[in-house]
Formats: sequence, structure tokens, C-alpha cells
Amino acid sequence: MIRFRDTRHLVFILGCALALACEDDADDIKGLGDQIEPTFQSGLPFVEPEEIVSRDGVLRGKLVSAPTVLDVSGASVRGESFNGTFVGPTLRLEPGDTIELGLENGLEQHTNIHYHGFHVDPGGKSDNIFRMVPPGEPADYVVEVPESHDQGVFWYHSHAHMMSESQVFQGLSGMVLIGDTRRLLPERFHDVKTRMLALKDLQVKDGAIVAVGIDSNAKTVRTVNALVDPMLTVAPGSTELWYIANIGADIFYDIAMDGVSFRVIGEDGNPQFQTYEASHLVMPPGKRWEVLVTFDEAKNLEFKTLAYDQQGDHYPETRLMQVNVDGDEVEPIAALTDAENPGKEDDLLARPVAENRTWTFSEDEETSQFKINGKEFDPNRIDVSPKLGTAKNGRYATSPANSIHSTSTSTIFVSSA
Ligand SMILES: [Cu+2]
Repeated sequence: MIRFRDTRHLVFILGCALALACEDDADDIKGLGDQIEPTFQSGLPFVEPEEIVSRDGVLRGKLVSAPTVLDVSGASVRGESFNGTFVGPTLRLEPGDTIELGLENGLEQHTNIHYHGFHVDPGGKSDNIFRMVPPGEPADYVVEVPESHDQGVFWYHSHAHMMSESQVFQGLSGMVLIGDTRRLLPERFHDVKTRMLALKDLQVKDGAIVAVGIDSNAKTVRTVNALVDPMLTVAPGSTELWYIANIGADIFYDIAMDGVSFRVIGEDGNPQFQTYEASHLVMPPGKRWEVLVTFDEAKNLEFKTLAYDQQGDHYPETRLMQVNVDGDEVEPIAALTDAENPGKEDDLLARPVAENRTWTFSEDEETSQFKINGKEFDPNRIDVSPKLGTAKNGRYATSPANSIHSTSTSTIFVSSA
């Protein structure tokens, strides 16, 4: 079964209809066909993805989507990539910047780019999930990120309807960092070390990432920045800011670290207006957490995902990364207090409500197809056209009422992109 955290991702489950034709690719792909179980190297040094950084208010760059022989923790695996890597380059920009990104589609399928979580124009050449870039063709993306945009970690991925689960699962996703959450904290945190952690899993069959009929309950290999169980070395006494994103297509994580707590300062690109300590954090696909982590003394820690059951899928406990607290001790800084918060509360209840709506989510147990208000997703049908900036009261319910969410909830939300 396949699960997603929000309605946008329901479209993933409609994917898998098209098989990828990787067999005829470059010569260096040949010979991997016999490689049933690639040998991933554990304990490689932690590295972060390549970056494309904005300059003078513009993030210029190119993403090439193509069938790729990926290097995943020292093993060669066939998949797909943006610019050759299992985790695409991180886009780093500031609120107020414009993204001018060229996409060259080297796949044999349509694809596109979705800027997940951005509050931007959802049409035209911007964050337009309905735009389909044909095989072999270039496309330009122009995304104007408003000055008022929240700072934090986001992600981008293929959102080509009917194919996005397969394309993301094979590699077509990466992280985005807008601004720098340290700036929103008291000055003593302005120079703490930051780490980008992209969580992504893969299932390999015959030397290639499974592209069709993905079973999210099947045995999978978890990676951090495309490394299996890497080794991160941190200084005793230090506090770090970790930007963590689940940029995989299907599975959940429940992250924890040997009794070391996470101070949550941001969630899904929203700076917290009340930070808190968490011993573990659940991460559905698309989830992002920004946390402060303090390493008191020299020791070896395990950053792991705890065992997690998700409606019939069982994800076993797995070590994701070894953390070696070692080297010269640094002067500790005082922990964040409950009164020191990076975000500002926006009381939506104070806004006039333009509409009330009820959304009922359900799944056909036989076909595993998801429905909203009894209807299956259809990219050619527009169900709702909310006005930008208006407040709605949405009531969400599941049918049957057995999801990880409670039976129903009410939410006030404001239309953005
Ligand atoms: Cu998304």
C-alpha cells in the first residue's frame, strides 16, 4: 500500500502505468543487469548534496532529468536523476529571490518540477504541477518567491501526474533551503553549524530501482544524502541546526537519536511560534523538520528511524546514520528557552471565513485507490478554485476513520499557491 501525507500526493498512487525504458542507455549501464543485490557501503563520511545558490536575487541553473547510473553509497544502481545524483542539487535562495531554472527533460516520459510548500504562483511557468514537459524538450521555470516568504527547508520533485511516484522513487527529488532559520533565533545561535539531511529510500531489483508496481511495504534501503548509514562527526559541546526532509515517494520515518532530544524550531518550512523538545519525530513523505541538536559529550550515537506501522505497512527500526561526537570540545551555548521562538503566531481564527468545506478522504481497499469526497483524482477536472488570500474553514474526515489522523479535524487555512 502507498500512503501520502497530503492530497497533492494522492496523485502519486495513480502512477506506475508507464515502465521506464532504461535498457538502451549508455554502455556503462550494461552489465548491471545481473546485480541483484548491490553492495552498499556503510560508514562512508557524511556529505551534503551539491548546491545551486542564488546570486543578486536570482537563482539561475539547469536541472537535467535523465535515466542515470546512480552512485548510491558506493554501489551502481540504475534510476533517474536531476543532474546525475540520487538526491538532486539543493536549491538555496532568499525570500524575495526569483528562481530561473531550466529543465531539460532527457527522460522518455513527460516530467515537471513542483516546488513543494512554496507560497508562490501555481500557474504558468511558476510552480505549475499541471505543466507537462515532453521527453527531449527543455522548459524554463520562473518562480517569484515573495519577500514575505517563510524561511526554512522545502523540497522539489517531479509532479508529473500518473508518473510522479515512479519518478520520485527513482531519484527525481531534492531539497530547497529558503533563507536561514538561524537568523530568526537569538544571536548566540547565528553561527551554529547547519546540516542538510535528505532522507530517501530505494528498492533495487536487477540492478535498477523498482519503477513499476512499487510496494511500499517491501524491503527497502534507507539513505541520508544518498549514503547508507554514513558517519557524521560532530564536536562535543556543540549545538547544530539540522534541516531534515523526507524526499522519498512513499515511506514514513520516525526519527530518534539515543535519548538525545530534538528542539523543534521549524516544521514544513514554518518557523515555530512555540518551540519544543521531542524525543522522536514522525516523517511522512514530504515532511520537513528543523531541529536544534546539542551534543554534550564525546560518544557514539545512532541516528535512526524507529519501527513504525502505517496502515498495513511495517517499517522496521533502522539505523540511518552514525554520529561520532569527537574532537576538540567547543564552548556550549545556552539552550533555547520557551520564550525564544523563531516564528510569529498568526491567529487565523481572527480572520473572516469566506467558505466552509468538508473533505472526506477514503481508500478503496481492493484497488488501493484514494478518493476525496468520493471522487478519484483526475488532472483534467478542477474541483475547487479558492481565491488567493481568503480564509476557509475546512473539515477533514477519513472514511473509514482509521488513518493515523483522528476521525476528523477542523482547520482554518488561507489560500496561497
Ligand atoms: Cu510535493
